[in-house]
Formats: sequence, structure tokens, C-alpha cells
Amino acid sequence: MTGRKNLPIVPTDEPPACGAKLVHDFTPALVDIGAHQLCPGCGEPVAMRAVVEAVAELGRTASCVAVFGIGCYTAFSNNLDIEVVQALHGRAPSVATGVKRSRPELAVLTVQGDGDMANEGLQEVLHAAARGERITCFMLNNGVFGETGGHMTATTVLGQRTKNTLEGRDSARHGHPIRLANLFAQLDGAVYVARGAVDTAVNVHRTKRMVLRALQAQESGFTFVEILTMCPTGWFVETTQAPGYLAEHHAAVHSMGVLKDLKGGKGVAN
Ligand SMILES: Cc1ncc(C[n+]2csc(CCOP(=O)(O)OP(=O)(O)O)c2C)c(N)n1
Ligand code: SF4
Ligand SMILES: [Mg+2]
Repeated sequence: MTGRKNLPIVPTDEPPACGAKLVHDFTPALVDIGAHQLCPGCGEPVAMRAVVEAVAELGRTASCVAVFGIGCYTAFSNNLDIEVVQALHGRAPSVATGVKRSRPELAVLTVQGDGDMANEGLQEVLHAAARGERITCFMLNNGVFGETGGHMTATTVLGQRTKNTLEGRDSARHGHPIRLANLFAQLDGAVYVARGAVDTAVNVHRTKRMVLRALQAQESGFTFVEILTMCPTGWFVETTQAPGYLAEHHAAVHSMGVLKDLKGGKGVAN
């Protein structure tokens, strides 16, 4: 028998074969239940999920410290079941350096945005990478200062409309975007550098493998994963159009893949 729109009608005169799934069943072990305030269609929760799932899979739940920058993603610092230190703008890699040097047995990671890392604290992360600090830095790259209204950052692609580049980013007036992962890949202290994205299920899967590999390689030196995330609000596009916008505009400039893997780890996506 079929119902409206040809969907099968589920008989209700006997108990279902298995119980209904609850929110808890879909939630990674390290995420505390609770609604976050991020916009519908935002890519940052997906990226954060990949990070916490990787921490759990590596068995580092009780031996991990995350240092957060400031941006929309900072909302997660309160509902993750791992230790979190809040840094000032752009300073997370320096704070993480201190944590790792004083507690070398811990897995230490940073979560920053493109505004926080590439604009407000580029020198911090650049020197941490060059020094080969044994930390893993994640940059959620949406090409805007999302939390403060969608202004241009150092990673904004040419032609992109932002709050202060309404006609689109113009190289003559606003300069060129910085490809951060490409920059780090040139530094001798960096042992693993990759760029992923969360616009499709396949890319989420690849990104998760990059995150795993970066955390695994941390004891060999500086590791970095840039994750392209959707920001429909800051991009002035419909929520449903944001993954396509990411693929067409952002990923065309900030190409995905593993840029450096000195240890040649097994099972790493590229
Ligand atoms: C020293 C300082 N400068 C600026 C701000 C304002 N501010 C807060 S969040 C933010 C945007 C951060 O952008 P990004 O790191 O890209 O994160 P997103 O919101 O896009 O996820 C800015 C500029 C601040 N809080 N402190
Ligand atoms: S402004 Fe952008 S980055 Fe911030 S929560 Fe909304 S969609 Fe996400
Ligand atoms: Mg941003």
C-alpha cells in the first residue's frame, strides 16, 4: 500500500522491529546535548564534529586540550566534553605551545577561524609552524569574519561579496587572498598539512581522515588542517546554495588535498 507521494505506510498494529533513534544516538560521544546558536546551514558544526569524533576514535578524550580562538565556532567551547582553554584573538597557537611544552603527554589542538588565524594572529601560527611545535591547528575557513557580520578576511576569494566589499573583492583595492595551507607546507617545522571541506558527504569523510592523520602525526612536529566551511549568512546566499557556492568559489582558489605528509601515514585521504 502507498500513501501520499508514494511513501510506504508503516503498519502500526504491532511494535516496530527496532526502537526509534533519539538525538543522543546521532550525537558524537564528546558533544554535550544542547542547541547551539549557529545559523542553519553553517559548516562549522560539521567541522567540529569531525574533530571531536577523531579525538574520541584516537582514545584521547581524557588526554586532550583544545585551545579556542574567537569566532562563531567559539560557541562550541561550552558543549564539548574535552578540556578547553580560551585564547585571545589569534593567540591560540602560542597558548597551545605553552600547554604542550608543559604537558607533552597531551594531544593539543587549536580551533580558529580564518579571521582569527589569518588576519588577527598570522604571526603566532606562522612561528609556531616554523618552530615545529608539536601541536595540531585547525582553521575553519569561511572567507569572512562571520561572527561580526561577514567582513572580508585574508582568505576571501577575488570577486567575493562581503560586508565591506559589496562589489566583490578586487585585487587592486583589497589585495589577493592568502592560501594558508600552501604557506605552511613550505615551512620545515610542518610535518603534515592538508585542506579539506564540509560541503559534501564525501568531503566530510576525507576531512575526517585528514583530522585523524594530523592528530596522529602531532608528535613529529607541527600539523595543520584547513577546513573550508559554509557561511550562508556572511556570503549573502541562500542556505541551500552555500555548499555549491563553496565548491564553485572557495575550493577553486583554496584547493583541497594533502599538501604535505612527511611521514607518509597510512590511510590518509588526498
Ligand atoms: C581584539 C579583537 N578584535 C576584534 C574582535 C571582534 N571579533 C569577534 S569574533 C570576530 C570574527 C572572527 O572571525 P573568524 O575567526 O573568521 O570566525 P567566524 O566567525 O568566521 O567563524 C571578530 C572580528 C574582538 N572580539 N577582539
Ligand atoms: S555567521 Fe556564518 S560562520 Fe557564523 S554561525 Fe552564521 S553561518 Fe556560521
Ligand atoms: Mg571566518
